[in-house]
This record gives sequence, C-alpha cells and structure tokens, in this order.
Amino acid sequence: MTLLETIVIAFWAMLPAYVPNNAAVLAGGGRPIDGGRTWGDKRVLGDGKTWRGTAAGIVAGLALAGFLTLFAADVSAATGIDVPEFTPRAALGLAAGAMLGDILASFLKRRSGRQRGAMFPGLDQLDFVVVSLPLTALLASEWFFDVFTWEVVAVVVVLTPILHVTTNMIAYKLGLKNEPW
Ligand code: CTP
Ligand code: MG
Ligand code: K
Repeated sequence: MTLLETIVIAFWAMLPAYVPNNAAVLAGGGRPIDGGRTWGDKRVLGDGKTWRGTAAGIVAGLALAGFLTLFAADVSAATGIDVPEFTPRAALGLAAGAMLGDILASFLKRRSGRQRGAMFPGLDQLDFVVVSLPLTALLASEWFFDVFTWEVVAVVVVLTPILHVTTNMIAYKLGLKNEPW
C-alpha cells in the first residue's frame, strides 16, 4: 500500500471519530453531564461537557458512518483505494469512543486544576483517538484489525493532531469556538 492510500484509508476510517467533537461544539449547551457537581473544590467535568453536545456528537458520528458506508463501494471503484464500509458496532465504537475520550480528558483537566477551555497540549489533540480505537477494537474486533493496520494507526497518530489544530483554528475564526484549541 502506498503512503497516499494509507492516508486516505486512515482519514476515511477516522471520520466517524473526528466529526463528533465538531458536532458537539455546534450543538453544545444546556445541562452539563456532571450536573454542576464538584470533586473537592473542582468541577467533575465542567460546563463544557453537556448531554446535548455529547448526544449530537454521537448521532453525527453514526450518521456519517452510515453515509460513508453507502458510498464506500463507489469510492473504492473510482479511486482504486479500498476504503472500508462501517459496521454498526464499528461506527458506535468510533463515535461514542471519541466523545468518551473527550469527556475523560476534561475529567483529567479538572483534576489537574485546569479551568474549562484551558489547553492541555497532547491530550486535546489525541484524547478521542486514545479511547475510540480501543473501544472499536473491543466492540468490532474483526473490523478493527482488518482496517487499522499498524501503518494506518501510525498515520492516524500523526494526522489527527494536524487536523485537530486546523479545524479548531477554523472554528475559532468563524466564532464557533471560544479558544483555538
Ligand atoms: N461540547 C459539549 N459537550 C461535549 C463536548 C463539547 O457541549 N461532550 C461543547 C461545549 O459547548 C464546549 C465546546 O463544545 O464548550 C467545545 O468543546 P471542548 O473544547 O471539548 O470543551 P471546553 O469548553 O474547552 O471544555 P474542557 O476544558 O472541559 O475541554
Ligand atoms: Mg476546549
Ligand atoms: K476537548
């Protein structure tokens, strides 16, 4: 497989994990998941993790996986690059795993004294990969190990922070996000 093919497959396979964060930013608001509760003198998660944002993120990831699955065969035929279809379990692992990773990251940010919106370099860019890939491996093992070869995983680890920084900068410039990270 060429590097370009690996990059296309990595991007395609990760789209259902990439889009939930952006959907959550657009849909966020309302009741925070932690209900305002604190642990010690700090919030458990903070106002940046809401039920509505989380639900919208997961639904957006699932919908995108369904959409990509409809077109996978045509895209593969047209490009000669064998992009995968998503099984329901794979889609759920990627979408829910991305949201869960983001929530766990906020939990860690609050424990380390960071206020809502504070940056945590490294964690901000890779939190959703760290949870979505293992969750997908658990929920859809056969699919996961078929698609996520070591080469694909390596590309994901390099590509994700670049995409994350770029999309968040765009969302910030458009006034959709409070901080550019
Ligand atoms: N958001 C949400 N629910 C989520 C994730 C995000 O409602 N599960 C919305 C919130 O409005 C949040 C915005 O998307 O403020 C940006 O997301 P993020 O950068 O992850 O949250 P922060 O506000 O920066 O909070 P934290 O410091 O906890 O990451
Ligand atoms: Mg943030
Ligand atoms: K985040």
